[in-house]
Amino acid sequence: MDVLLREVKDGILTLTMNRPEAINALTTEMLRELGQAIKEASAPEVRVVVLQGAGRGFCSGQDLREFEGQRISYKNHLRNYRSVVEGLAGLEKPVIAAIHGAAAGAGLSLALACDLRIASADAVLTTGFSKIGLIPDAGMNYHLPRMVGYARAFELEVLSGRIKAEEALGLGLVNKVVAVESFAEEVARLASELAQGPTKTYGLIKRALRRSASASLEEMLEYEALLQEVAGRSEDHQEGVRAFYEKRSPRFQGK
Ligand code: T3D
Repeated sequence: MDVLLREVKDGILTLTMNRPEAINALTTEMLRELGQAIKEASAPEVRVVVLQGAGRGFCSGQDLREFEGQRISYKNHLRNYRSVVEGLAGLEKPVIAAIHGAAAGAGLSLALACDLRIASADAVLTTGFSKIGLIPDAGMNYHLPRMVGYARAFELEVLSGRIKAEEALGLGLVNKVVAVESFAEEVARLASELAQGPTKTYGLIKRALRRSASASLEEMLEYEALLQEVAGRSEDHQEGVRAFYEKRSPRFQGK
């Protein structure tokens, strides 16, 4: 059985973590495939990525059975997780985490590394690591405090409570909560809207927002000016302005 399913349709690459019997727990093989798939997502025919889980949940984090009885190694950990987390965060196109059921441990870390998180009303998020005496990893200590602030991040990481979808929305951990029945439809609608957008510009927006995490206002003003020069040269910018004057919807090609 393929541990990662990939489908490209209408500019949307859907990556489905596929170990439903263990709520898509992450094995070395799955992480390697995810890293490779995200690298390949830089191809121009892909304009948006959806990351989701098969079966009854999103992802339960590191497969605890895989490392049973073994010591966790710094080297193996970086080899397994780095390219996936950096890949999701650095990919210059929108990445949506479609979360239904459980998102735990490094599974939640992967969702936090995406640009948008759409939760089904049945979603339950938990950092989970401290319950097994580990510290949060896979970028959680980078993304979580930036989303919810230090005090909330501390609470979520230390107490490892189970956060239901509506609470996650209130905390700013997810962008939207959707009824279970319309979840797939809403994810598809959002992905399709993004896939028809100015992909190159979206990538530049993502770059700017990522840079702002560690830059001063002065640096950002300079960086924005640089990126704007690039955006200004894009075909989609020309098309956007033309469409504005012609009073019609733009037809962006993602270039
Ligand atoms: O360097 C390194 O590699 C270290 C990296 C660490 C990164 C991490 O992610 S550490 C954190 C690992 N994840 C967890 O500790 C979460 C463990 N799972 C849970 O807390 C719960 O399963 C969930 C909250 C995710 C879901 O709960 P629930 O009640 O809906 O499902 P369940 O009954 O607990 O699980 C269903 C099955 O999935 C069950 O198998 P069974 O009994 O039916 O054969 C369970 O063992 C399996 N499963 C769930 N999580 C994992 C798992 N199997 C392996 N690894 C898992 N992480």
